[in-house]
Amino acid sequence: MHTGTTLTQFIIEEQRHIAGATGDFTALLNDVVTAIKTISNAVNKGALIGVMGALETENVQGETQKKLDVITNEMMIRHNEWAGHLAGMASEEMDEVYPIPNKYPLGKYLMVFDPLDGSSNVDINISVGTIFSILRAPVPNRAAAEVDFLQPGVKQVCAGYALYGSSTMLVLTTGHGVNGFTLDRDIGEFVLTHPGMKIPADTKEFAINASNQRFWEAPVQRYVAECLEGSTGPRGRDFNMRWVASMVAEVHRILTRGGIFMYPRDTKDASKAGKLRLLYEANPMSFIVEQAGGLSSTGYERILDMTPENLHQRVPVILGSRNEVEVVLGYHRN
Ligand code: AHM
Ligand code: MG
Repeated sequence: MHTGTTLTQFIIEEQRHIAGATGDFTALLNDVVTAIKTISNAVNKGALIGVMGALETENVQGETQKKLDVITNEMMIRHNEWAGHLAGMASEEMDEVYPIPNKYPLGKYLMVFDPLDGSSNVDINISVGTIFSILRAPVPNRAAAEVDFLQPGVKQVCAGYALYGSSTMLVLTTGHGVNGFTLDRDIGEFVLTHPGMKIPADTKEFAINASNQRFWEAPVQRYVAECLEGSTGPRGRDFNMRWVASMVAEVHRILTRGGIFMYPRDTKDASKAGKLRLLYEANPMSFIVEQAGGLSSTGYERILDMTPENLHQRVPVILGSRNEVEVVLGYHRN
């Protein structure tokens, strides 16, 4: 029999320490968890239930949508719109804010999410994930507008990701450290398996899409060149490199054994400041990384301090082991 702490138990116990908590947030998180279990099941069944492959459609960012991008977006909406905890939602897969249908009550929170991050990996059976961030609605119980979502990352109430890997995990923070839960399919519950996750301050592992090298700015060029020089170069040690092309898997590796992840600003497309999106990728991951003792920056400023300009704004991202991120930031300051 299982004797570990379940996620439900964990969040109810956390709620007991918050004066004036109404249970609203706990209930919202429960719905998010149900959505994630549903997505985990669909991703896991894959071709058996005909969900692989691409659609003809593009999302607002001009990316071709996978069938599962659309299906998982729908799952996040259906599980979270009905209970009266949210005043609106926004997602990578929807151009505009998703209004809560009139037949449901409005609530005091907002949620932003990337329903299936790394979806280019889905057809080749490599890990993908869901990223979410919960904010307080500036005016509770009123239908949210885009401007309501444009809050700096420091204002997040909760951030989390699910990783659909060799096991399904849920990692989350409410601003009191980071905890990881593993889905036990036999009992249908997430069980606390990784309490108090901490990113080691030092690392010898970096992650960057090196095919973009010719577009990088000088500080990133210098940093990677020095890593590649290894033990005979200025860093005096050999480095290892990984690139999964699923940010969730990348961040999870860093939370587990350290590392640095970079999707930096580049000159490939002057209209884009980076590839990753601030509200539903960079902010939640930055909150988690900082809560685990790491750092997260654009190279020039702390990501969590940025005031978003629009829902789908892109930002450069450099995050991970504290001392290693400091090295890269030092090169940006020079
Ligand atoms: P997505 O949300 O459309 O999946 O894009 C985000 C993903 C990240 O998970 C990953 O870090 C990056 O894009 C990979 O980019 P690339 O294809 O340049 O390797
Ligand atoms: Mg994404």
